[in-house]
Amino acid sequence: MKACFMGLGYIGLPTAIIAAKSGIDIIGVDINSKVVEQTNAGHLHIVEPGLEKLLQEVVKSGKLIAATTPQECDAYFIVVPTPFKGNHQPDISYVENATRMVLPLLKPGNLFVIESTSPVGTTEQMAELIYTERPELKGNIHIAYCPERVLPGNVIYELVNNDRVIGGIDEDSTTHAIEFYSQFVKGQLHRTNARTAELCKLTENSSRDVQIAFANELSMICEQAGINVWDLINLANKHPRVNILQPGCGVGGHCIAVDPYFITAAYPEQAKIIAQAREINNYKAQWCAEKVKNAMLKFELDNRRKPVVAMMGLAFKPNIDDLRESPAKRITTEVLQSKSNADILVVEPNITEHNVFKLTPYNEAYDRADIVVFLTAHNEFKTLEWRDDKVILDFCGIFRK
Ligand code: SAJ
Repeated sequence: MKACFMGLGYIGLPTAIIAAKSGIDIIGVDINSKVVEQTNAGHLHIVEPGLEKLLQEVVKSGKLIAATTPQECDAYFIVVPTPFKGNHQPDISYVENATRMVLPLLKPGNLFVIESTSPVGTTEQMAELIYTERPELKGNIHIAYCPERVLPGNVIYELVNNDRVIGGIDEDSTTHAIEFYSQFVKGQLHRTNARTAELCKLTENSSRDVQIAFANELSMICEQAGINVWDLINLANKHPRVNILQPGCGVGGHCIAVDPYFITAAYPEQAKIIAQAREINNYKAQWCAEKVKNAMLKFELDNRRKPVVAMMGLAFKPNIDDLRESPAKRITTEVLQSKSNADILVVEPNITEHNVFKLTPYNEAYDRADIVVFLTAHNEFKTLEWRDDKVILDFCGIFRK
């Protein structure tokens, strides 16, 4: 069995490595020649614990070879990004381009699987594209959709142990795709059709977005009501059928802050809660930025000098170095641009330097600041003691009991 993975990013590369480790011959394709060179040299270009060692093993054994163009294989996997364009419309051009790259290589009996998060109908659309260009393949190749579900940081475990949803454009395609994944997935492989599998991926991330929006809405209600939101959620969660998530300074990353738009763009009349949740989570970052600016003004009025402000955390979630779609970064940028002339210290313990922000060590910033704004709940921040002599804006529950 020889398989080709189109896209060697956060998902494509780990999946290619795990598949190669299970004995499948893998060609990993990326349009970025630097990524290809690095991969063939056994160097990981993404941050993922334990993965570099596995990469080196499969490169050494010859099971994984990276290249900038695909080769003839038995199975092809599309694992490229699906960002959104202006107006929150999904951009499936990477999926289409990768499909066009493998089109001339396809043979009867091949398996073609899309893993990229995609709007409903994308798999059928790519099937149509394949049949239009290669009519002789109609009814002769297996086409399916199989989304990934892994959490960065725990990818090696989750790729093998998570259940997966697999939906073919027909029953035979589903069966062939299940056969492929069963070579390295220990979790259950659940059969469905392509459209359901596509919406299932979008549903999972939208569900989390809606639940976080509920927590964020509660945090704003609590602020108005003079109630500690962390205590409130903790108490409400003592109910056997209530499980509220945690509020924060907004929702970031390349999944939860993006995927719900794939539903709202296609079904604007029906997707009311999903659209509202996106708005609430985006608004929460704006709300936090306003709170910081107001605290700075008040400090200046009370003390007749500009405050020193510490912005604690830039990453989109705790204990990672990933700043993609980060609300913490957005808030920090807005505070820096507020032209207050205050001394603003930016802190992110998981990165050593940044081309825009001058970074300050977290304990130095905490010591020096008059106003401390906690944006991301990194473990380092939880070691700090509460200080009554500072104005503390704790948006992510560092000091919750
Ligand atoms: N967040 C909160 N409150 C919470 C939990 C999270 O505000 O209680 C925020 C985080 O701070 C962050 C954002 O939500 O800004 C997203 O973080 P996350 O840990 O919930 O998720 P991601 O984006 O790292 O990964 C998600 C996962 N999906 C689900 O949990 C349903 C992962 O399994 C998916 O594989 C991934 O999206 C993806 O690739 O789609």
